[in-house]
Amino acid sequence: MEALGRKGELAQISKEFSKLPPEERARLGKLLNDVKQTLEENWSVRNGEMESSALNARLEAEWVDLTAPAPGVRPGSLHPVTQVQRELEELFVSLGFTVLDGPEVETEYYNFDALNIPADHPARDMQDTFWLKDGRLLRTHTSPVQVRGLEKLGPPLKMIAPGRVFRNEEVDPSHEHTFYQLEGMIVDRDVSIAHMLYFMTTLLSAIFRRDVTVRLRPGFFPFVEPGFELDIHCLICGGAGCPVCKQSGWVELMPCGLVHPAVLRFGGADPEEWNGFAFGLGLTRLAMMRYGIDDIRLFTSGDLRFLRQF
Ligand code: FA5
Repeated sequence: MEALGRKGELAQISKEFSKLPPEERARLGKLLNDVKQTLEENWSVRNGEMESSALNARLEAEWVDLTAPAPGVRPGSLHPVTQVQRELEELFVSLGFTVLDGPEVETEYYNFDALNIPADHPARDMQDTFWLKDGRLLRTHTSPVQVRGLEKLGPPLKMIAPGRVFRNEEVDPSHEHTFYQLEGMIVDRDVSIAHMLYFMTTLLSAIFRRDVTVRLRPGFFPFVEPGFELDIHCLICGGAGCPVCKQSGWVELMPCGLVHPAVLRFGGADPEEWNGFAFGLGLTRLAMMRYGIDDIRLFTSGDLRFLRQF
């Protein structure tokens, strides 16, 4: 453009033509016009090329796929404890169990008295309780549903009751103040410890889809007699010792025992005719073992990086 404009270099040259003789002026004038025409043609071709390549670059950069799903809220997923709970509910329903629910704000009667733990019994201290001002409490375990279930449905009975429980507890890698349990109970005629053991082993291999090593220790709970603690070999460290199993290699998972006659009586069932077994599975601990999670506090941390993995 420096050459071609009205004040460009070619225009300057043509001004000089007046000084030339006429025949030279005509010859050089034609030559100058030819040069000008060629330059103009070249410029217009090049300009067109530059414009179309700029347009192409924009089209490439601003291309939108109208068929792609719109970006928006990421799809959510079920909490790992909920997933384990639903899986177990399906399993138990397939075994003929009824799934029951109980209140999280519970009465002292169902949480303690009806489970053979009277007010002055030292076993009350085993579960640090959040008491409400009106005398009720946040249930410390799912066992109250044993008596509620018996009252409502009567024997024979096969029930589970998964749910949230609360304890005023020191929090560490394997203890939370808010966690999940799954209560289970069978009440029928002539139920024995052999039935209970067979049932527990079947249950655990279905949950873990592999053989797990378990051990049974005597355990004291006033609502069962005899009572046991069922521990499993820690699946986080394989038994070598870690913070989850407190370096012992074993994780307390499922206390159990034969239902105490007093509890049957509180539930309205005659202990001369009926008996049964009950267990209290630590559902949150089970989810830890299942997914190899080494700190229970992650479940309620609300950390999306943790939750998105499930
Ligand atoms: C009970 O709560 C009894 N109700 C269980 C029971 C039911 C015994 C029926 C006999 C018959 P325990 O306090 O041990 O027992 O708790 C049961 C399970 O809950 C434990 O094995 C453990 O897996 C889990 N658990 C207990 N405390 C915590 C906690 N603070 N955080 C996470 N899990 C816990």
